[in-house]
Amino acid sequence: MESSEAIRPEKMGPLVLKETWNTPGSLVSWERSENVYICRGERGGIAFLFLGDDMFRMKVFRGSVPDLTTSPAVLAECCIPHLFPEEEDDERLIFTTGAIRLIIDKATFLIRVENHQGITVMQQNLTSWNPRGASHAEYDMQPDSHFYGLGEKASFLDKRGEKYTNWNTDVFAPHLPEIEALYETIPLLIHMHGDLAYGLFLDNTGRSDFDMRSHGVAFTIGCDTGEYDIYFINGPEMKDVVKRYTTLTGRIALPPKWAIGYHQSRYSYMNQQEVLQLARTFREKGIPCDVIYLDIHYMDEYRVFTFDPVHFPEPEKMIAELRELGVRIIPIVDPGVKKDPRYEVYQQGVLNKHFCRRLEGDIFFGEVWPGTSAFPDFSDSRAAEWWGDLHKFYTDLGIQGIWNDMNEPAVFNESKTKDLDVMHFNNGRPVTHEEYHNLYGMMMSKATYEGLAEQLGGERPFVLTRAGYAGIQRYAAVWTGDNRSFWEHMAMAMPMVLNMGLSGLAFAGPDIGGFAHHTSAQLLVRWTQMGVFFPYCRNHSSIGTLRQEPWSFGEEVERILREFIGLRYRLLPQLYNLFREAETTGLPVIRPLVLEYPRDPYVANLCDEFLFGDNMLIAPVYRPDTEHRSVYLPKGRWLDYWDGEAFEGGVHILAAAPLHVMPMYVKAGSFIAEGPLKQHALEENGDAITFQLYGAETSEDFRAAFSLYEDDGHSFAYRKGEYSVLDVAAEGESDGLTFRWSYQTGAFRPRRETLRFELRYSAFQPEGIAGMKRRTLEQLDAGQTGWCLGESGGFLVQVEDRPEGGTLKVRAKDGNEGNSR
Ligand code: MIG
Repeated sequence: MESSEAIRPEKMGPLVLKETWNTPGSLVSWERSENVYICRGERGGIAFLFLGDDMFRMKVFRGSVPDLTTSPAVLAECCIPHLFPEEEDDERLIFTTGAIRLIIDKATFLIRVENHQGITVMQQNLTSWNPRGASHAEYDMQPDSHFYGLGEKASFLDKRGEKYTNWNTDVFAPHLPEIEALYETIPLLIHMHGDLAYGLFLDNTGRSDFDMRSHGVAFTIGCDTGEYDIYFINGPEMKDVVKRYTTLTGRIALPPKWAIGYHQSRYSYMNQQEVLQLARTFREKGIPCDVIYLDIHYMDEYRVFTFDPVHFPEPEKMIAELRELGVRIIPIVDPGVKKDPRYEVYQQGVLNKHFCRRLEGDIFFGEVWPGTSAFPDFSDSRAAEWWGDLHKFYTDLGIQGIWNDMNEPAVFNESKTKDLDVMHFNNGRPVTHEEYHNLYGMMMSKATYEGLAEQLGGERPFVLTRAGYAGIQRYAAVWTGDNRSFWEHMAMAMPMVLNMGLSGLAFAGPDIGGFAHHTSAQLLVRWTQMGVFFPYCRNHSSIGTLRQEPWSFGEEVERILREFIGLRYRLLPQLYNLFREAETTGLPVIRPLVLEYPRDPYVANLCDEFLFGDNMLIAPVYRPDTEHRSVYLPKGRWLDYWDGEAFEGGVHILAAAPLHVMPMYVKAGSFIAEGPLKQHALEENGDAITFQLYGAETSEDFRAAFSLYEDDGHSFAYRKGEYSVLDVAAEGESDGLTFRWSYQTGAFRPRRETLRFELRYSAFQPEGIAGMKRRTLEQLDAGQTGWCLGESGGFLVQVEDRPEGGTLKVRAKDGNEGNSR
């Protein structure tokens, strides 16, 4: 007997019906409802919400009314729709804001944005969807189009000619240009063409794709599930796009200073003695370090919120001892909770229904380090709060930072993640994992950050994450996952982290020295030289690889690393200032040249050098056995950081770079704020500051200005006004140079009596200062005011640091045009 199985549909061969993609058709009608413009076509519609003059949201809908909820990426306060005047004729519907005109062609539903000069900024041709729920749209691309953003992606800076998928994936290997998806999803594409830049942000937490390769004159943005919900973000400069995108999705929270020091990690430091010994070695060797990481071996059989009773029997004692040395620990916390009926965290999760379940109610289990594990459903605020509260286990021990790994989430199975039909309860709006996937890691870090913030009683928490979605910058720093100790991966870290910076992730960095594979002396030196200028600075390596602590390759390497790590600590005031700028403007700490020099014809894809802030150009050596490299200097006057050699920009130069040197240049007429060398960021050896002015001139149009932000470096008191901003300025005159300084606000008082100004590589020879005595450096160091010629011949002045500020005039030697060094 046969059953109907005999005629299973598959036996009839593949289904030949072609999937048809639907478009909205022509614009049939439109209406305004609560400041939302709802435009209906023949088969679907688009709702337009103007979020100010420079930003609008387009939400495609197929039913009768649009669902205007957003993902948690978007800040609610940004989503208030504004009204702008509209005009309409037979062919077009036009909205005009203070910055742009949005023009909808009625017959085709084609959407165009032009600026007030009538130049087309953006054109969206077709919006379409298929019956299975995928949607996509096509946008015009120009012969001179360049693309940036998209967060953490492999390959070069300019994404023209590339295609990417967003599906947070644990890619242990390989991180190659052809890998379309890595750990993070930041669906922001910045399109620059001509003198214009704009951004498109697709707010979709399922799988999405950006294709700047396949269509020649167009690029496409699509998603597999959910509705097409896209934000137009106006420029005209790329900086405007970054600032606006970060008002929409939020900016980093100013980290505690210790989180921007040097961090040391390894998978794994195996026991308490090893960790303590490591900390002592840093101090004995005088290599600054703020944090040591505890990777998965610290736990009791990989149970999160536990310590292994044999290898880490006295965590509290260990942490207290480390604190004496000025070292903090950051333990790893993965989302997988071991299935073990005797384990309290598991019990609570099951009993209170905190774990991800299928619709029918059974918990989803997956294999990860602890074996069979359940995964908290962070979409549910109850579960998220529970998870946050669990961190009391760590904060009670004195821990202030947490490392979230495996939160794509990674599962050891064929799909590498949760089954797509697992549910996320989402506070009563259940969605499948397929629709939610890319949000999982961010919601874990959000729960962690919020839990820590609550428990730390006013101290700033630090969270590091591997996975994330747009907006993750509000909760965590991001490291770029399992790279390898390959020179290629060192080089790739530049475009990757630079694009992350353009995508709101101002606090990011790779594993310095490389995670997998074996590092080498040279690679570690070159990578550390570069890495100390990255916002996040951690040396991390995998089990089974050569050790890569700074002293692992003999004395010469150790000496160079000590010097460069020390340089990061001396530049902490400058670095911290850049973090504050990122918090207030969204601009990244390190920047591709194209962000600062968008009209320069050589920088659209330049990514083997970068800017630290806007005035230091860093040109790492990223090939073995290489002691020279070409460096491009954009327009302006640049001074070699090491010897003061001056260059007029717009040129490629050949820089000498013996192993102990990384080529670095400072823009003439700019300041760098340097502090004392510290062994850890909050070491109590004062807040001394030297304002170094580079390349000063005695010309009337020489002007330099800088503002330094300072606060206690670790608490949230700054949010209540306890910070200071010190403005310094220098003006050239025919016979010298005048410095002026004053505190904009001074509710926070730094720990110092004096301030220093230093002229480095000026174009004139300073002779002295009216009304101030010449001293020796020792006298200045002992606290006396006055001036002296510094060690390297630079001219140094020390003044009293009074709340009312002050002014001083440096006299130039008559007619002397010499170099003051
Ligand atoms: O590779 O916890 O990216 O930094 O050391 C498996 C062990 C899991 C991946 C992380 C890596 C970490 C490692 N983890």
